[in-house]
Amino acid sequence: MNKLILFFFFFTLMSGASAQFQAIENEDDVPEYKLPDPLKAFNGKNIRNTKKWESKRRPELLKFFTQNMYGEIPGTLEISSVELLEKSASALNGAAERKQVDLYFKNSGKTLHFTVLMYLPKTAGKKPIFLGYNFLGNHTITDDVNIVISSAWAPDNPSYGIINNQLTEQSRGVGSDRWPVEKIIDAGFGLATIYYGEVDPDIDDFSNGIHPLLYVDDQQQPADNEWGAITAWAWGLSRTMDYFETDDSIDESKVIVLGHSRLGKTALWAGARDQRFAAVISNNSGCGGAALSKRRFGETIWRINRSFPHWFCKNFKYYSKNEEKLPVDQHELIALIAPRPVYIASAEEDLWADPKGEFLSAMYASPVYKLYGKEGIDLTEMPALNQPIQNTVAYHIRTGKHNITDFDWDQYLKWATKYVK
Ligand code: GTR
Repeated sequence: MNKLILFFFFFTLMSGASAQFQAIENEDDVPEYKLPDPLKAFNGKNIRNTKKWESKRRPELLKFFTQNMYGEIPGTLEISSVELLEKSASALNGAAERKQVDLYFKNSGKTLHFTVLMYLPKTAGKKPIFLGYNFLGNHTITDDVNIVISSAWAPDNPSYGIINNQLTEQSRGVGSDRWPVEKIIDAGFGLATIYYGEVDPDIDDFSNGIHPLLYVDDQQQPADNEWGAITAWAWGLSRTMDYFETDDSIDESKVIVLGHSRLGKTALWAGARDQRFAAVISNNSGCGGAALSKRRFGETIWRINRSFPHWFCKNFKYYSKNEEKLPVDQHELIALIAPRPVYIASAEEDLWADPKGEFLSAMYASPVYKLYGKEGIDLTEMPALNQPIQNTVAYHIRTGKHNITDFDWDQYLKWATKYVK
């Protein structure tokens, strides 16, 4: 076969494979699967108490997720300097304090920085705070003209005025329906957010973002077990936590990490890795987040690895169309957060993220919470639409699409007031 024929052979094979991908959207089409028991170690021994969970099972699960799914951070990088970019004692018509702080990182001649935008209630003492990335730049979360526009790379999107990969004034406030800042402040919480592209641009290119700061010698991309983008973003959240520990206005024992969609996957992984986060909220995180992989409903491992080859570590490709070989599933990612409060939220029309798989994950993580005497999800059927179950493990499915809405935030504020504040 000459090269051209070979090329067409592979081309047809590959395009055929993608044309054939039909997401499962019907419960009847879900294949039979067997979930691993979070309370049975890889060696078959039962885990009967929190001591064994903490000394044996939790570490082995964390190691598996690290080495085979999200990837290891190959070294440590601490904040090299903190710079106050801007501050106001009277933001949001006097309701809040605003701060924009730059965190700088330096290693082997390379530098990276990202900006943490914070709104804090004007109450006395240290404040509990929500921490979550935004998709399109800090300046999109409110129409506050003082928010500095990031110069980091962003995917072109002319309807938001993102041209030549640069964010512009045109998108100021466009995400405000996802960020009810006044409501958060009124409930007595602060809000901190970062443009995720400042930590690692969301593109399959490992020459930018945080990864190169930890390359050794002439390394060009992470090794098979090293960090993809989700771990890079989770790393950024942990460094923000390092900063919170030095900021007298923030209660570092009451940081709730949250995220929507790919950033919900990130919030779960950040909370699983870093036990300093007091609570975790996953909003419509789907495949690689809260949804069970073995159900193969909606987005699958193969599909996500193909569309977003940079999100997970390379080792994870082994499980594409090979879910039965996975010795873990996403309920065990949620279990890694125990005994800290965790909220999993789905949307009825978001079949791509498999609402039922997200519910089952929360349910099957619950035995680990029970070990700690905490109340998880003890229903076996999904709750009705818009009827949250708010225990230490919380779950809701609301009407509507893949999004983070006022309804979602109302539930998170109520739950965080009870379980964190
Ligand atoms: C989709 C992706 C999902 C989810 C979503 C998002 O294209 O398939 O896994 O992460 O993007 O982040 O909005």
